[in-house]
Amino acid sequence: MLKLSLILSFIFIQSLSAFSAIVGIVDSGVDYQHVMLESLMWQNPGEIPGNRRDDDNNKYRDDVYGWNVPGENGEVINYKYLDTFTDKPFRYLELQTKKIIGTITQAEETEMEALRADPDFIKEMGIFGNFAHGTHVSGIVSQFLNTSELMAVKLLPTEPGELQGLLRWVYNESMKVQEIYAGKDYAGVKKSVIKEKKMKVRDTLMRKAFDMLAELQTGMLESAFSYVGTQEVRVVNGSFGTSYHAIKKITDLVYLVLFQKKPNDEQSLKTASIFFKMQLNKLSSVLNKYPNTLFVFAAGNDGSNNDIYPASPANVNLPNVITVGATIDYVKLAKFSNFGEKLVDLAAPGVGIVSSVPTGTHSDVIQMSGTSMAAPFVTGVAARIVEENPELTSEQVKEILIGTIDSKENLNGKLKHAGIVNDRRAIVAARLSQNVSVENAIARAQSSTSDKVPQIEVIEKDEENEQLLGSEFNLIDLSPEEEKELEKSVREMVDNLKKKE
Ligand SMILES: [Ca+2]
Ligand SMILES: [Ca+2]
Repeated sequence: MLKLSLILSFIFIQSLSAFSAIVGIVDSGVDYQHVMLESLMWQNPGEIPGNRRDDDNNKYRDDVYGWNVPGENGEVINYKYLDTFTDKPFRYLELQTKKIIGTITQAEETEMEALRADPDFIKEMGIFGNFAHGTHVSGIVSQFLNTSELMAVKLLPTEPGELQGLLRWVYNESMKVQEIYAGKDYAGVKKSVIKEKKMKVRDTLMRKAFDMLAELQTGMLESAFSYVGTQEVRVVNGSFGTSYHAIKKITDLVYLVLFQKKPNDEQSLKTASIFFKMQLNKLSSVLNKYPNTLFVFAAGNDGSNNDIYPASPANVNLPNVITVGATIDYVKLAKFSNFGEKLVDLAAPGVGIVSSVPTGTHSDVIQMSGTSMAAPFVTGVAARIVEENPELTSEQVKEILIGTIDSKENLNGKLKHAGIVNDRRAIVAARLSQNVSVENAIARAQSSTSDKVPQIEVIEKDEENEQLLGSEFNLIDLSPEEEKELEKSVREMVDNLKKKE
């Protein structure tokens, strides 16, 4: 009896002194006043707000709830956008869920199409998406936490202006190449030799340009992660990325300027892959600096295979990185979700997820869909695992997440581990790991905890030909107008180059 009561009191004390992990939300900003989040926000204890001073000497002025990377200040959300939105984004996202699970009516379908065709709505939705994204993600993480805290790191998309600068650089360099080879020194040299030399220089220029683009993005992420690195952050959620389809627009334009013709599909993929290889190498060396932090990344919302069409940071392949696809509840992979047997680790629910929306001191919620919503599910569970057993390494936390999934046959060949994260089983395994090996804890949790029962019935429709996009947070996000503008200036550059040829 004595022994038992000792064990009980030991467990009791342990749960009282539960470890508090810090979770970094690297995203579009967090409404730290939201009722769901307010009490969970990390607050820098040594920082006095609003005095324009770095009171705790961590090199960041007024960083109370976290850091705004592009703004270089402590404003982790731009509250000026509050109350500037109509009800339309709420309605649209509601219709989107119905569409994905197949319960949408004909009238609702028509309503959705009308919204999509309205340029004002598309504009509003874009701004709303960026404004609300990080708060929604935070709410999803928060539901799993007991004692952990949320740190907000605000990261914004690359400005189109920077891309203009990059393309201008490529053009100027290309002009130099033209002029060198147009010089009289080469009068006696064979045309084919000159052509070959030009191609080589262009290839070098392309690599240089992509290196600059990769550096631009990595620099931004490095700033975000190095802020997170100043604190003991155990888990970071990264529901953002650069997809193949987004980068292709830029890399194709670089190709067009240099080679003065549009690349075909094969050349496009080859060209974009050069960029991704550089970008992923750079990111790997950044993330390698924080082995005690688990980075959870969204797989992307293009419905494509990351093993073939790269995505970043999703495709960073390290022991302290986990990449997440999105499922409809505990049923199957959502059509919009990226997948990849080699590079997408597992999946989590990411359709029609109800969570906090910025309202400032209110408790409003909204539903959103995307791998952006699946990643924070995993982040929340990971933080909870750390709360249960702070001694676990990042690799062991990942091992528990993977080892306790609900296996699904319909995910075979789509994911590295064909299953959906089971929060209950993962938490049981984490608790058991205090006393037995991780491997043993996983095995015991498997036999004691059942699979989750799906709560949603998915209605299959064959007419699905469109790509349903989830809510995403793109690092390169050009509006259709900006895209046209960029393309136009590239065309002008190419015409100029051709004249000189
Ligand atoms: Ca400070
Ligand atoms: Ca201060």
